[in-house]
Amino acid sequence: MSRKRNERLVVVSNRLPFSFRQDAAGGWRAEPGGGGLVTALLPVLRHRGGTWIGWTGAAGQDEGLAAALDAVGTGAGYALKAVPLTAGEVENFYLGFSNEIVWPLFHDLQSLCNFDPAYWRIYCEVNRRFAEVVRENCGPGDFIWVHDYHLMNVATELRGMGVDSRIGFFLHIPFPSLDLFLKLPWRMSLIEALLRFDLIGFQTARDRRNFVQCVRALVKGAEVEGRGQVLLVTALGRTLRVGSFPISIDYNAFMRQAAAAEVGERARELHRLLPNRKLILGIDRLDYTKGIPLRLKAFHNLLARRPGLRERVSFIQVVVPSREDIPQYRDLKTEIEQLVGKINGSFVNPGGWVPVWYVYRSLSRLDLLAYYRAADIALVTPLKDGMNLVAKEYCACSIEEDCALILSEFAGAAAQLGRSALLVNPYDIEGVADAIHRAYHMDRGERQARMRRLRRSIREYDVFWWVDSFLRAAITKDLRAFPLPENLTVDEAADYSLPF
Ligand code: GDG
Repeated sequence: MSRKRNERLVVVSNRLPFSFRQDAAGGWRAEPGGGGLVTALLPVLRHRGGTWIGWTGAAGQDEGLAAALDAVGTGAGYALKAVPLTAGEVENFYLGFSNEIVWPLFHDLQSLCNFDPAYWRIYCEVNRRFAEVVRENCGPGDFIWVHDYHLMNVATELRGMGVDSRIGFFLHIPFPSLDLFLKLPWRMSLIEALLRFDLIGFQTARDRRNFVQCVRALVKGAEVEGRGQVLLVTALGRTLRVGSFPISIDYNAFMRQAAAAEVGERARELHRLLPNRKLILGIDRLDYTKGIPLRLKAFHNLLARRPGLRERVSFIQVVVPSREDIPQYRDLKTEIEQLVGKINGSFVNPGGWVPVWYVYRSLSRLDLLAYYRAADIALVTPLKDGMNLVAKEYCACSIEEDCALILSEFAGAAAQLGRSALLVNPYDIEGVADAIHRAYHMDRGERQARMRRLRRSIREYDVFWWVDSFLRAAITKDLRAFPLPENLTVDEAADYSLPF
């Protein structure tokens, strides 16, 4: 067997990087999921050879789907393997445990959790199913890289099946503080499950520190060694690595695409439609963690307290439909629409200025890039976010560097970008309104200097850096190979101090 074959990468995520839909004639159509993760992993998968394991997004599985998976995998340059899920499993594992328990709890929104005991059992069963597909498709030298909060039990299941390959895990969402984690009825099982991985990656030093505190509190005799980007944790008779690896984007691709003539034309068209004013932009999935209602209240507050800005700004809020099967998401949509109606009803100039442009749909890539390029101010104010790629994409697309980023302190991205963005507490309605006012009046020199620094950091620590550093942390013998990157806050104390 060749060396390449021996060191394959096996990526495991809830969803495959393609979604498969059945057409009216019963044939399967694949649509690429896109996204930075796929772009970043593609060269590694092609070079080392590899497999991507996940759910197709469709309930059940038939022979046609298996053939479609093979064909798409051949074209993509790596194998695709599906984990079939029934509608009931999707309900309890995905909508239930993952999105009604872990998602709100890990985003500090405990009151939104539905701790239904049935969810946990199905979560474990589905994780076992993922592990079975991994076991069938991996060899002894392979590195298995599991992604995100849906699959925290996969290493435990694999170890139970006798798989002793190295297994890494990256958590895309925040890890909660000890006080919150202790609320979880399955806290012990989950912490033990995570300790069965060989490397755990978090977005920020704060998430890693929360995890380490939970391990120390829940696991007797746990020891933690080292400092810097990667620590060693010894617990339950084994040692694993725990690091922080801020995820990023394919900076050069965004920059190049944003510079295309048709993107520039579409961006200018937006300014022609909304002339003589600054454009403020929010782009988010429909999700209560993204802080959209509070952001709208801040915009209302701005217009009420600063009448001079009326007709001088328009706020474009794009909301991408997501998880509409969950009642809280439907309620959130209603709340957003009521707030938009209230602001527009209070301040509209009939026949002229409309303060909020509300878009409820998914944008094409071209429109997304044009909105980024056209916006003078980006308003990225999640209540809590693992990282937030919209903030990074906005900076990458701002090729004129003449704009400002307003960023929540509680986005993972704040640890890296906080010194050059305008940081805000998303719960502070007047504070966010004041930050918009400040961004509006900021002089060109300051705007450009800040944006240049933001873009430099994102360019240097792009998604390829992220993949490379995670994989190196998994395999390197000498952890001193991980010095503190200069522009990245991985020092725990610094991550906790506010930059003002
Ligand atoms: C999770 C964590 C972490 C948005 N609207 C459209 C569109 N998008 C794309 C953006 C961006 C992505 O969706 C959103 O990424 P975020 O990072 O902002 O948020 P989550 O979806 O919550 O992601 C997050 C991330 O995982 C990665 O680890 O940063 O904290 O919650 O890429 O461009 N894309 C298109 N049309 C849209 O209308 N084409």
